[in-house]
Amino acid sequence: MLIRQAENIKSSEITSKEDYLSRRKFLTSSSSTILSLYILHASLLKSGNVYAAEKIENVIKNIDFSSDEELTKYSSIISYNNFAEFGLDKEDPAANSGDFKTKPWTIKVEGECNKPGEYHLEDLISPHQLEERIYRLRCVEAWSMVIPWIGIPLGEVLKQFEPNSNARFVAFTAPYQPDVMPGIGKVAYEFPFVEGLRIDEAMHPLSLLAVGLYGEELLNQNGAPIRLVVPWKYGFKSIKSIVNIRFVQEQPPSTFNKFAANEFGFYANVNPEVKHPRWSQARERRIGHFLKQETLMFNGYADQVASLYSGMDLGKFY
Ligand SMILES: Nc1nc2c(c(=O)[nH]1)N[C@H]1C(S)=C(S)[C@@H](COP(=O)(O)O)O[C@H]1N2
Ligand SMILES: [Mo]
Repeated sequence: MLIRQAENIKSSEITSKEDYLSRRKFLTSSSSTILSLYILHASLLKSGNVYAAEKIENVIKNIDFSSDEELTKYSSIISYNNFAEFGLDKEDPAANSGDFKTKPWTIKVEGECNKPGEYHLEDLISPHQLEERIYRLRCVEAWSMVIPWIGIPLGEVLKQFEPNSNARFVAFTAPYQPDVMPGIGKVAYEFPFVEGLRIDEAMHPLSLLAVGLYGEELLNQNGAPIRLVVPWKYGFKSIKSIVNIRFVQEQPPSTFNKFAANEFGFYANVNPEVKHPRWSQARERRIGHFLKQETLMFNGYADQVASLYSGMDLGKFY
Protein backbone atom coordinates (compact mmCIF):
# COMPACT_ATOMS: atom_id res chain seq x y z
CA MET A 1 0.00 0.00 0.00
CA LEU A 2 1.25 3.45 -0.85
CA ILE A 3 -0.01 5.01 2.32
CA ARG A 4 2.06 4.70 5.45
CA GLN A 5 2.02 6.02 8.97
CA ALA A 6 3.49 9.45 9.50
CA GLU A 7 6.60 9.27 11.67
CA ASN A 8 6.16 12.60 13.16
CA ILE A 9 3.09 14.61 13.87
CA LYS A 10 4.05 17.84 15.55
CA SER A 11 1.53 20.08 17.17
CA SER A 12 2.75 23.51 16.17
CA GLU A 13 3.35 23.40 12.47
CA ILE A 14 0.55 25.23 10.83
CA THR A 15 3.15 26.72 8.49
CA SER A 16 4.07 23.31 7.13
CA LYS A 17 1.72 23.93 4.24
CA GLU A 18 3.87 26.87 3.21
CA ASP A 19 6.76 24.45 2.78
CA TYR A 20 4.38 22.42 0.74
CA LEU A 21 3.64 25.38 -1.48
CA SER A 22 7.26 26.29 -2.13
CA ARG A 23 8.10 22.66 -2.74
CA ARG A 24 5.24 22.41 -5.17
CA LYS A 25 6.38 25.48 -7.10
CA PHE A 26 9.92 24.18 -7.28
CA LEU A 27 8.87 20.81 -8.55
CA THR A 28 6.56 22.26 -11.13
CA SER A 29 9.10 24.67 -12.51
CA SER A 30 11.90 22.13 -12.60
CA SER A 31 9.97 19.43 -14.39
CA SER A 32 10.47 18.98 -18.07
CA THR A 33 8.07 16.09 -18.37
CA ILE A 34 4.31 16.35 -18.11
CA LEU A 35 4.37 14.41 -14.86
CA SER A 36 7.00 14.80 -12.22
CA LEU A 37 7.42 12.38 -9.38
CA TYR A 38 7.65 13.76 -5.94
CA ILE A 39 7.11 12.95 -2.33
CA LEU A 40 5.27 15.24 -0.07
CA HIS A 41 6.36 16.01 3.45
CA ALA A 42 3.86 17.65 5.64
CA SER A 43 2.36 17.33 9.05
CA LEU A 44 -0.81 18.75 10.33
CA LEU A 45 -2.89 19.84 13.20
CA LYS A 46 -5.89 21.93 13.91
CA SER A 47 -5.90 24.26 16.88
CA GLY A 48 -4.57 21.93 19.51
CA ASN A 49 -6.35 18.96 18.01
CA VAL A 50 -3.80 16.61 16.53
CA TYR A 51 -5.32 14.41 13.89
CA ALA A 52 -3.85 11.03 13.09
CA ALA A 53 -3.27 11.91 9.49
CA GLU A 54 -0.84 9.98 7.37
CA LYS A 55 1.40 11.06 4.56
CA ILE A 56 0.77 9.73 1.12
CA GLU A 57 3.83 8.80 -0.88
CA ASN A 58 4.49 8.17 -4.55
CA VAL A 59 2.17 10.82 -5.79
CA ILE A 60 2.57 12.19 -9.27
CA LYS A 61 1.63 15.76 -9.91
CA ASN A 62 -0.62 15.84 -12.94
CA ILE A 63 0.05 19.29 -14.36
CA ASP A 64 -2.66 18.83 -16.97
CA PHE A 65 -5.13 19.02 -14.09
CA SER A 66 -3.57 21.85 -12.17
CA SER A 67 -4.24 25.49 -11.46
CA ASP A 68 -2.31 28.67 -10.84
CA GLU A 69 -4.91 29.89 -8.42
CA GLU A 70 -3.96 30.37 -4.81
CA LEU A 71 -4.69 27.23 -2.81
CA THR A 72 -7.20 27.52 -0.01
CA LYS A 73 -5.48 27.19 3.38
CA TYR A 74 -5.33 23.65 4.70
CA SER A 75 -6.77 24.78 8.01
CA SER A 76 -9.88 26.07 6.19
CA ILE A 77 -10.31 22.95 4.07
CA ILE A 78 -10.39 20.73 7.17
CA SER A 79 -12.50 22.98 9.39
CA TYR A 80 -15.19 24.45 7.09
CA ASN A 81 -17.11 21.45 5.81
CA ASN A 82 -20.42 20.11 4.63
CA PHE A 83 -20.98 16.52 5.78
CA ALA A 84 -24.55 16.35 6.99
CA GLU A 85 -24.11 12.96 8.66
CA PHE A 86 -22.14 14.83 11.33
CA GLY A 87 -24.30 17.95 11.57
CA LEU A 88 -25.12 21.02 9.51
CA ASP A 89 -22.83 23.69 10.99
CA LYS A 90 -19.57 24.10 9.10
CA GLU A 91 -17.50 23.10 12.13
CA ASP A 92 -19.64 20.04 12.95
CA PRO A 93 -17.94 17.51 10.65
CA ALA A 94 -14.48 18.18 12.17
CA ALA A 95 -15.87 18.24 15.70
CA ASN A 96 -18.22 15.23 15.49
CA SER A 97 -16.58 12.69 13.19
CA GLY A 98 -13.91 11.39 15.58
CA ASP A 99 -15.63 8.04 16.27
CA PHE A 100 -16.23 7.25 12.61
CA LYS A 101 -13.91 4.36 11.69
CA THR A 102 -12.50 4.31 8.17
CA LYS A 103 -10.01 1.44 8.47
CA PRO A 104 -10.51 -1.23 7.28
CA TRP A 105 -12.78 -0.13 4.42
CA THR A 106 -14.57 -2.08 1.76
CA ILE A 107 -16.72 -0.95 -1.14
CA LYS A 108 -19.55 -3.09 -2.44
CA VAL A 109 -19.92 -3.00 -6.23
CA GLU A 110 -23.25 -4.07 -7.69
CA GLY A 111 -25.53 -3.88 -10.68
CA GLU A 112 -24.89 -3.84 -14.41
CA CYS A 113 -21.28 -5.04 -14.56
CA ASN A 114 -19.31 -8.26 -15.02
CA LYS A 115 -17.26 -7.93 -11.83
CA PRO A 116 -19.52 -7.13 -8.91
CA GLY A 117 -18.23 -7.88 -5.43
CA GLU A 118 -16.95 -6.60 -2.14
CA TYR A 119 -13.58 -4.89 -2.68
CA HIS A 120 -11.00 -3.81 -0.13
CA LEU A 121 -10.04 -0.18 -0.58
CA GLU A 122 -6.35 -1.08 -0.93
CA ASP A 123 -7.11 -3.49 -3.76
CA LEU A 124 -9.07 -0.83 -5.63
CA ILE A 125 -6.34 1.77 -5.33
CA SER A 126 -3.07 -0.15 -5.57
CA PRO A 127 -3.25 -0.90 -9.33
CA HIS A 128 -3.31 2.84 -9.99
CA GLN A 129 -0.87 5.72 -9.82
CA LEU A 130 -1.98 8.33 -7.31
CA GLU A 131 -2.11 11.82 -8.80
CA GLU A 132 -2.27 15.27 -7.32
CA ARG A 133 -4.83 17.48 -9.02
CA ILE A 134 -5.71 21.01 -8.07
CA TYR A 135 -9.43 21.62 -8.52
CA ARG A 136 -11.86 24.38 -7.71
CA LEU A 137 -14.73 23.23 -5.47
CA ARG A 138 -17.93 25.29 -5.79
CA CYS A 139 -20.65 24.64 -3.21
CA VAL A 140 -24.25 25.32 -4.20
CA GLU A 141 -24.28 27.71 -1.20
CA ALA A 142 -22.08 30.09 -3.25
CA TRP A 143 -18.71 29.62 -1.55
CA SER A 144 -15.67 28.00 -3.11
CA MET A 145 -12.20 26.66 -2.42
CA VAL A 146 -9.12 25.57 -4.39
CA ILE A 147 -8.00 22.13 -3.19
CA PRO A 148 -4.94 20.01 -4.04
CA TRP A 149 -6.56 16.56 -4.07
CA ILE A 150 -4.76 13.25 -4.24
CA GLY A 151 -6.63 10.50 -6.01
CA ILE A 152 -7.22 8.37 -9.05
CA PRO A 153 -9.50 8.93 -12.02
CA LEU A 154 -12.95 7.52 -11.28
CA GLY A 155 -13.28 6.11 -14.79
CA GLU A 156 -10.16 3.97 -14.43
CA VAL A 157 -11.54 2.39 -11.27
CA LEU A 158 -15.00 1.85 -12.76
CA LYS A 159 -13.52 0.11 -15.80
CA GLN A 160 -12.07 -2.56 -13.48
CA PHE A 161 -15.65 -3.69 -12.77
CA GLU A 162 -16.46 -4.02 -16.49
CA PRO A 163 -19.79 -2.19 -16.67
CA ASN A 164 -22.10 -3.61 -19.37
CA SER A 165 -24.18 -1.73 -21.93
CA ASN A 166 -27.14 -1.40 -19.52
CA ALA A 167 -25.01 0.74 -17.21
CA ARG A 168 -26.29 4.20 -18.13
CA PHE A 169 -25.73 5.71 -14.67
CA VAL A 170 -23.57 5.06 -11.61
CA ALA A 171 -25.03 5.37 -8.10
CA PHE A 172 -22.94 5.98 -4.98
CA THR A 173 -23.89 5.48 -1.33
CA ALA A 174 -22.30 6.81 1.86
CA PRO A 175 -22.35 4.94 5.19
CA TYR A 176 -25.38 4.77 7.46
CA GLN A 177 -23.95 4.64 11.00
CA PRO A 178 -26.30 6.54 13.33
CA ASP A 179 -24.25 5.53 16.40
CA VAL A 180 -21.25 7.56 15.23
CA MET A 181 -23.05 10.05 12.97
CA PRO A 182 -24.93 12.53 15.14
CA GLY A 183 -26.44 14.27 12.11
CA ILE A 184 -28.51 11.18 11.32
CA GLY A 185 -31.83 11.63 13.06
CA LYS A 186 -31.21 15.35 13.51
CA VAL A 187 -30.75 16.61 9.96
CA ALA A 188 -33.86 16.51 7.76
CA TYR A 189 -32.17 14.78 4.80
CA GLU A 190 -32.85 11.14 4.09
CA PHE A 191 -29.84 8.97 4.97
CA PRO A 192 -27.73 7.22 3.82
CA PHE A 193 -26.49 10.07 1.63
CA VAL A 194 -26.71 8.99 -2.02
CA GLU A 195 -25.54 10.50 -5.29
CA GLY A 196 -25.21 9.56 -8.92
CA LEU A 197 -23.68 10.43 -12.26
CA ARG A 198 -24.49 9.63 -15.84
CA ILE A 199 -21.98 7.02 -17.02
CA ASP A 200 -20.29 9.43 -19.45
CA GLU A 201 -19.88 11.98 -16.64
CA ALA A 202 -18.41 9.29 -14.40
CA MET A 203 -15.99 8.21 -17.14
CA HIS A 204 -14.90 11.79 -17.88
CA PRO A 205 -11.18 12.24 -17.12
CA LEU A 206 -11.90 15.10 -14.69
CA SER A 207 -13.95 12.87 -12.36
CA LEU A 208 -11.75 11.85 -9.46
CA LEU A 209 -11.86 9.46 -6.53
CA ALA A 210 -9.90 11.29 -3.84
CA VAL A 211 -8.09 9.61 -0.96
CA GLY A 212 -6.09 12.59 0.22
CA LEU A 213 -5.44 16.30 0.02
CA TYR A 214 -2.42 18.52 0.65
CA GLY A 215 -0.19 15.46 0.77
CA GLU A 216 -2.10 13.77 3.58
CA GLU A 217 -4.78 11.14 3.77
CA LEU A 218 -8.28 12.55 3.89
CA LEU A 219 -9.51 13.38 7.35
CA ASN A 220 -12.96 12.16 8.30
CA GLN A 221 -14.53 15.58 7.78
CA ASN A 222 -13.36 15.62 4.15
CA GLY A 223 -14.77 12.18 3.34
CA ALA A 224 -12.21 9.63 4.48
CA PRO A 225 -11.17 7.20 3.26
CA ILE A 226 -12.44 7.80 -0.27
CA ARG A 227 -14.80 10.34 -1.82
CA LEU A 228 -15.88 11.58 -5.17
CA VAL A 229 -14.70 14.90 -6.65
CA VAL A 230 -16.60 16.19 -9.69
CA PRO A 231 -15.24 19.72 -10.08
CA TRP A 232 -17.67 21.08 -12.68
CA LYS A 233 -20.69 20.29 -10.50
CA TYR A 234 -21.92 21.76 -7.24
CA GLY A 235 -20.15 20.25 -4.25
CA PHE A 236 -23.05 18.07 -3.12
CA LYS A 237 -22.43 15.73 -6.08
CA SER A 238 -18.99 14.94 -4.61
CA ILE A 239 -20.21 12.31 -2.17
CA LYS A 240 -17.97 11.50 0.78
CA SER A 241 -16.95 8.16 2.31
CA ILE A 242 -18.25 5.89 -0.45
CA VAL A 243 -19.31 2.37 0.60
CA ASN A 244 -21.35 1.29 -2.39
CA ILE A 245 -21.11 1.71 -6.16
CA ARG A 246 -23.97 0.45 -8.31
CA PHE A 247 -24.25 0.47 -12.10
CA VAL A 248 -27.86 1.14 -13.06
CA GLN A 249 -30.08 1.73 -16.05
CA GLU A 250 -32.26 4.50 -14.62
CA GLN A 251 -31.23 7.86 -13.16
CA PRO A 252 -30.44 7.18 -9.49
CA PRO A 253 -31.64 9.32 -6.57
CA SER A 254 -29.61 12.22 -5.14
CA THR A 255 -30.03 13.20 -1.49
CA PHE A 256 -30.27 16.97 -2.09
CA ASN A 257 -32.66 16.41 -5.00
CA LYS A 258 -34.94 14.24 -2.84
CA PHE A 259 -34.84 16.91 -0.16
CA ALA A 260 -35.83 19.80 -2.46
CA ALA A 261 -36.19 18.92 -6.15
CA ASN A 262 -36.92 22.51 -7.21
CA GLU A 263 -33.68 23.72 -5.55
CA PHE A 264 -31.20 20.96 -6.36
CA GLY A 265 -31.28 19.14 -9.69
CA PHE A 266 -29.73 15.81 -10.56
CA TYR A 267 -27.21 17.39 -12.93
CA ALA A 268 -26.15 20.24 -10.63
CA ASN A 269 -23.66 21.62 -13.14
CA VAL A 270 -22.19 24.88 -11.89
CA ASN A 271 -24.02 27.54 -13.88
CA PRO A 272 -23.92 31.28 -13.09
CA GLU A 273 -27.01 31.85 -15.23
CA VAL A 274 -29.35 29.47 -13.45
CA LYS A 275 -30.22 30.91 -10.09
CA HIS A 276 -31.11 28.90 -7.05
CA PRO A 277 -34.72 29.76 -6.10
CA ARG A 278 -33.44 31.61 -3.02
CA TRP A 279 -30.14 33.12 -4.20
CA SER A 280 -28.12 34.00 -7.29
CA GLN A 281 -25.37 31.67 -8.50
CA ALA A 282 -23.65 34.42 -10.49
CA ARG A 283 -20.95 35.03 -7.88
CA GLU A 284 -19.18 33.15 -5.15
CA ARG A 285 -17.16 33.75 -2.02
CA ARG A 286 -13.72 32.14 -2.28
CA ILE A 287 -12.88 31.07 1.26
CA GLY A 288 -10.07 33.31 2.51
CA HIS A 289 -10.82 36.11 0.05
CA PHE A 290 -12.58 39.33 0.92
CA LEU A 291 -14.33 40.22 -2.32
CA LYS A 292 -16.75 37.97 -4.13
CA GLN A 293 -15.81 36.74 -7.57
CA GLU A 294 -17.72 35.71 -10.66
CA THR A 295 -18.79 32.12 -10.94
CA LEU A 296 -17.70 30.52 -14.21
CA MET A 297 -19.78 28.23 -16.42
CA PHE A 298 -19.15 24.61 -15.39
CA ASN A 299 -16.94 26.09 -12.64
CA GLY A 300 -14.34 27.02 -15.28
CA TYR A 301 -14.22 23.52 -16.83
CA ALA A 302 -16.47 24.30 -19.83
CA ASP A 303 -13.78 23.52 -22.42
CA GLN A 304 -13.50 20.00 -21.04
CA VAL A 305 -17.12 19.15 -20.21
CA ALA A 306 -19.58 21.33 -22.17
CA SER A 307 -19.79 18.71 -24.94
CA LEU A 308 -21.32 16.25 -22.46
CA TYR A 309 -24.43 18.42 -22.46
CA SER A 310 -24.73 19.55 -26.07
CA GLY A 311 -28.38 19.88 -27.03
CA MET A 312 -29.56 19.85 -23.41
CA ASP A 313 -31.51 22.76 -21.98
CA LEU A 314 -29.36 23.58 -18.96
CA GLY A 315 -32.13 25.70 -17.46
CA LYS A 316 -34.39 22.64 -17.43
CA PHE A 317 -31.75 20.03 -16.55
CA TYR A 318 -30.24 22.03 -13.71
N1 LIG B 1 -21.72 11.78 2.41
C1 LIG B 1 -21.79 13.11 2.19
N2 LIG B 1 -21.05 13.65 1.20
C2 LIG B 1 -21.10 14.98 0.97
C3 LIG B 1 -21.94 15.83 1.73
C4 LIG B 1 -22.70 15.23 2.77
O1 LIG B 1 -23.47 15.91 3.48
N3 LIG B 1 -22.59 13.89 2.97
N4 LIG B 1 -21.95 17.19 1.47
C5 LIG B 1 -21.56 17.62 0.12
C6 LIG B 1 -21.41 19.07 -0.02
S1 LIG B 1 -22.82 19.98 0.06
C7 LIG B 1 -20.19 19.66 -0.29
S2 LIG B 1 -20.08 21.32 -0.63
C8 LIG B 1 -18.93 18.88 -0.24
C9 LIG B 1 -17.95 19.54 0.71
O2 LIG B 1 -16.71 18.88 0.69
P1 LIG B 1 -15.56 19.37 1.70
O3 LIG B 1 -16.17 19.52 3.05
O4 LIG B 1 -14.50 18.34 1.63
O5 LIG B 1 -15.09 20.72 1.18
O6 LIG B 1 -19.16 17.53 0.17
C10 LIG B 1 -20.29 16.92 -0.38
N5 LIG B 1 -20.31 15.50 -0.03
MO1 LIG C 1 -22.31 22.05 -0.90
